[in-house]
Amino acid sequence: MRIDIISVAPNLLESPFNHSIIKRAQDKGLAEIVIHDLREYGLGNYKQIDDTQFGGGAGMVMMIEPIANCIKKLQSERTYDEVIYMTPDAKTLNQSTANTLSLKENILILTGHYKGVDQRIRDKYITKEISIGDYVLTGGELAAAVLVDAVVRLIPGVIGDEQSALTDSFQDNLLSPPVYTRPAEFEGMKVPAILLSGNFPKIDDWRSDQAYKRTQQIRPDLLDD
Ligand code: 6GU
Repeated sequence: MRIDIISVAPNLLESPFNHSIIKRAQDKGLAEIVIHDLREYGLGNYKQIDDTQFGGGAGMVMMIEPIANCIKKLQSERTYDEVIYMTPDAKTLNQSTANTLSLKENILILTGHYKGVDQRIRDKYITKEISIGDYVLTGGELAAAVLVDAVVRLIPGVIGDEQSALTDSFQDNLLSPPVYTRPAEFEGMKVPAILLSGNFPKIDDWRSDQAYKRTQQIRPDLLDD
């Protein structure tokens, strides 16, 4: 899978993709992540990328030409399955969206700043808009890093233990059950006896039951779907 990201703050994206599982996915050739500095497409001597908004009001708007030129160049090089705009005024990311995107060949992600991008970019080039939650970040870069992490870890072969990604919280719309490791007792706190029983069907039942109870308590909205 190839992921291109257009950003005005490319250095914000370096660190998240150069560690751990996401780095290994790239080293193994399972994911290729390419970051493009929008400033290089800026207009004039000052490489302008934003301007005041028509109709008045505080805050700058990202201009159409630099973004359109960057997207057009990338689209001339390959076909993108999705052109995604990261913005708080969109549907929120969930596991189902991450699963769907992990099956794509090429995706292009545009990250917003300031008041966002000229609406005509969204109308003409964007096929999907994603928010990561109901709060506002200074820019879309951290949100893009979250999206890429959630998607790349699902690409087959990225996580060593194939089972692991499938048994995550949310894969079945339930939160994960509690987990324990050694020691079996710490300062009087004991690991539930069932987990030490070796009775694996019973352990599965217990885990399902705990996952359901935890979901009911913390995220009952997930049970409505
Ligand atoms: Cl995608 N961008 C920004 N700037 N803030 C956000 C967001 C995205 N998702 C949640 N908050």
